[in-house]
Amino acid sequence: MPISEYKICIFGSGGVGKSCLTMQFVQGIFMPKYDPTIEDVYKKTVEIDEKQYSLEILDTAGTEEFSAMRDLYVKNGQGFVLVYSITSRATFNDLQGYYDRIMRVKDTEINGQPPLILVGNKSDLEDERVVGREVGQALARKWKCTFLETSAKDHASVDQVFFDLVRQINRLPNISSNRSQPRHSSVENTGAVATRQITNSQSKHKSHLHKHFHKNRKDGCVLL
Ligand SMILES: Nc1nc2c(ncn2[C@@H]2O[C@H](COP(=O)(O)OP(=O)(O)O)[C@@H](O)[C@H]2O)c(=O)[nH]1
Ligand SMILES: [Mg+2]
Repeated sequence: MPISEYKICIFGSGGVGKSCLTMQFVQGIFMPKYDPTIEDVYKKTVEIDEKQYSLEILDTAGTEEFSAMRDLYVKNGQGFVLVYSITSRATFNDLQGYYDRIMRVKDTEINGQPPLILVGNKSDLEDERVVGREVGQALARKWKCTFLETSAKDHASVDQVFFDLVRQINRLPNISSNRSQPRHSSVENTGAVATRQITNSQSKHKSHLHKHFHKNRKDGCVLL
């Protein structure tokens, strides 16, 4: 039976811990100084509810200047993680913009809301908390999505974020049409993206996956 491939995008303001969450999930390590300009796709194969899944996770970086690119990411994505830091109200407020963008690109009036999870990261920094758990919960209720507080540093509830999204994707009515197509789709020009050598075996297909994630991309170089 073919393994299901799901594409997941992580959005949120700079510094909230998107890369740390990704690294903690994919490689099981906390990277306190991950380059803030790197935007790339990472792969992890996981077993959830006795089924194997290949997850492609887009760790976004940078600004709204790359809006056309972003819209392509969103279009190809099947599940979305919206991250703020519990230590910054501004990062919480910023999420509405990302949410609206996703809803617009996904044409939710026709398709319904895509699988989505709201994440309040840095839960280990309780002393610096300025966004209450109930504030996050209220936003999740408004958006009708799930909510988790995580600590990428302590590996707290990190895996649950991705497991929850996979389960949400599985619950979609017409799941077959939401699955990725086989990976022999042709890629002519995928552009250049800042990359870093990832040594973990789970990430060794990274550049190939990057192409796959952006299989619809026709334009040229991306500077991040
Ligand atoms: N205490 C704490 N620091 C974190 C956590 N996640 C990320 N950080 C720190 O926050 C900063 C930004 O993290 P990064 O993952 O690069 O953020 P990104 O810009 O959203 O990708 C780094 O200095 C990380 O060490 C966390 O869960 N707890
Ligand atoms: Mg980052």
